[in-house]
Amino acid sequence: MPPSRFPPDHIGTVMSTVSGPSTGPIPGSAQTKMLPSDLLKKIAGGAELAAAMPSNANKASEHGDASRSPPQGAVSEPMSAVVTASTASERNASPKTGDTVPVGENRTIAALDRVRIDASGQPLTTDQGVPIADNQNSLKAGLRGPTAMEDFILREKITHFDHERIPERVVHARGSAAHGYFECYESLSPLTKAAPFAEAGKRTPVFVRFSTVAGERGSADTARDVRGFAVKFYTEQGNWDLVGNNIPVFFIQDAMKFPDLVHALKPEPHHGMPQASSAHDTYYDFVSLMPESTHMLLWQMSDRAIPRSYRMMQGFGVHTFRLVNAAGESVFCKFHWTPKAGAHALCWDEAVKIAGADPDFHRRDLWEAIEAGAYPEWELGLQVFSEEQAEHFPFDVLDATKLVPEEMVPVIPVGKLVLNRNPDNFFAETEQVAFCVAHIVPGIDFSNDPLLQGRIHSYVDTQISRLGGPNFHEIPINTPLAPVHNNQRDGMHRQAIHRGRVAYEPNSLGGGCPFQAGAAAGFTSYPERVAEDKVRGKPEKFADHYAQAVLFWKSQSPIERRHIVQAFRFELTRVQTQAIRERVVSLLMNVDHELASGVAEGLGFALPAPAPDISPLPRHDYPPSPKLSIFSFPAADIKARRVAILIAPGVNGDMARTIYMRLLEAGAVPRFVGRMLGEVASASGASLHAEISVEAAPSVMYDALAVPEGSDAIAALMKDGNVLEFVKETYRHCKPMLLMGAASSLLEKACILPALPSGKRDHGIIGLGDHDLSVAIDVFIETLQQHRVLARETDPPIV
Ligand code: HDE
Repeated sequence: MPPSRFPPDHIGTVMSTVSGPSTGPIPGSAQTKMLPSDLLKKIAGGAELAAAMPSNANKASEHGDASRSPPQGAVSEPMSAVVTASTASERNASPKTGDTVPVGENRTIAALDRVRIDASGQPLTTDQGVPIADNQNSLKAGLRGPTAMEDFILREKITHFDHERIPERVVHARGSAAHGYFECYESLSPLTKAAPFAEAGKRTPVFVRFSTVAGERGSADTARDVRGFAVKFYTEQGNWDLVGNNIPVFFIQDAMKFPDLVHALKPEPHHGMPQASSAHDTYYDFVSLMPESTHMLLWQMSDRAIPRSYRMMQGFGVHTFRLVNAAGESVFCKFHWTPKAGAHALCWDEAVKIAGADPDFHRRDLWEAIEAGAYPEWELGLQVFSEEQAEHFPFDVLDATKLVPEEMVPVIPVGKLVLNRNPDNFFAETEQVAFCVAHIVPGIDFSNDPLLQGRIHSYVDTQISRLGGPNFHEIPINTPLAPVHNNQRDGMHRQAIHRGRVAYEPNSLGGGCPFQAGAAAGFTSYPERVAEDKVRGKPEKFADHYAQAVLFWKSQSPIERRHIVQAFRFELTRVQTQAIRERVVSLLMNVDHELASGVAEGLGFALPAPAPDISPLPRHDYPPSPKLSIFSFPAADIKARRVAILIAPGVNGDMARTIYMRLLEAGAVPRFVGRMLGEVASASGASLHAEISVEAAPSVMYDALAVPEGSDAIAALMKDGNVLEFVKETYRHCKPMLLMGAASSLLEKACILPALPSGKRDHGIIGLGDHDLSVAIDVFIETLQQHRVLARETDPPIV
């Protein structure tokens, strides 16, 4: 400490928070000796830091060519930690204040453990920590008298309850999430310096939220809808959010149209209907006037929009992004998530019925799979291409209604995503997580996709009303694991207690800290050259509205095409205005005649003229792309698949147990389903326990059905209408059925023919006399792995 410049006897100055000396030493004081030495050090050290920075040495680097590589900010070290402290008294620790924060540390970030609470063995308290003696009764003036205003315990409890809800997300309100990790296969350093891709085997913690778009927070999981697939990577370079969907393209090309799209899709404003459904007039009115949505409409009407499970859908970053390496070189990139459990869908009829039987179907499935240790897994793949390559594509890579066919650019696998932990608390984590497209890290950058550019703004903005202010990044689920230091201050619900008097940069009083990281360590935007007129408009290639819709249609199998026609038929039947129905079909006329006529026929009108094709360029003819078919992603196993084993008194208990055990060994989730709960006496072996009833969990909640033999059991099952409905729907939804011995007579009773509608053998009905049990179970498992026996399907269904 240099007493020469600031003799420790200037008590007036030291004690004042208004102002110190403007020039020269301050008059001395007799009381100086009574001051704490830390305070004196603080004052002297502050003055020293200020003096060490006579000017802003970096100012010149902010201009012209020099600004391309910003230098590190100027730093000087304080003589003592107390110099940059808020108060010289900071070392007076108490059990509440704790110790002084180590210099340079931010204690609002860290693993979630710091805010997890467990009440085991603890008494009930108020929010202020006062123990509560009676949690049953409010305070009254006499046992039959009025409640006293002074009952602060009641009032605190009710007030908190009154404010429990926060606004739901304006879109993607309904969702479920889980923790896990991303593991990189190999270093991607030639392509990107992004932290998660730094080296082989590196694991980055993630939090992933899946969602539906249109429905409100309490809506059913299985609505026909796009699914959100949002991944937050907690990297050591800060949080990176890859906020994608399960469909690789989007409805619109420019952020300017997003509010229109969402207003058209959401329940109609006059009566608030329909919930979680696109099947209504305003939606089709809008999209049929926006021909660029045709490609997306085909995806939305395909089975992709009714996934069997969050675990069984692909994910896509949708937009073109940039990867940037340490040398500053950049390539374009598309992100793909491929599910290990295969890509699988529900049947539409099944999706509708699940919405009643179990509206939480997807939420439950994700939760249960993780609880059971069947951790959902995806492989991350990248499509990487240069700007020069992109210029030669027949479409514009900045247009989110287009995908890059894998025949043009292959998908390279780069790592895997594993979800292995459910949240502790739905509200604190899943509801309060704030994904944001603007959250990127060094090594990742945006493209000029005008939809992406609009999203960069929207996500931060929406959290301010949803989470109540600008400090949502301090909610534990949102805090990075990377250190956070800046001069953002105050605002609603601020958690951080910043030490020191400095909240600006440049500064000298804080020793220049936090200092700008500079190009070597900080995020720099890729210096893409842009020199054009300011304009509102779209590039010419954006006017191609149909070529990729045709590509998608051509790449679908006959069954998938049939489902698309059926979905349009269902949705447009719900539309009330004939001219809108016809306008939708006029778009489809530009895609395929079979598609348009299938839909028009189903709606009972003649084919309209095709909608005008406004593209000035010749339409590109893409070859079919097999990876656009959902059938290109088979499952590797039957893990977490749910199988009903129907039992009744007289069942062959040994057989039932064998089936159960074999399924369990294969990773599936078998359940003994009875006509009612409880003990079921078996013909051989010990009795079984029915875990659930056909009434409480109908067939739509399972992937397959097994019925062990036992004549008394089968006779009892045949008398129950709920059981017959169960068998019928299992058949109708094309699920594998293992019917041992007399169980096959259930088919006839449920009016099911054992052969396919084509007359060929139905390989999905197993156990009809020609297998022994072990072989039959093998075949059953194999068929279950293939998901469905779609050869059984007819339109309309025969059963
Ligand atoms: Fe979103 N979107 N979006 N979106 N989006 C939101 O952010 C928005 C778009 C997506 O699980 C909102 O925090 C605009 C495309 C997902 O919390 C909001 C535009 C894609 C989620 C918002 C789009 C998405 C959202 C609502 C057009 C796929 C859920 C609440 C310019 C690539 C994230 C919120 C979660 C959520 C705006 C288009 C995916 C309002 C303005 C394209 C997965 O900010």
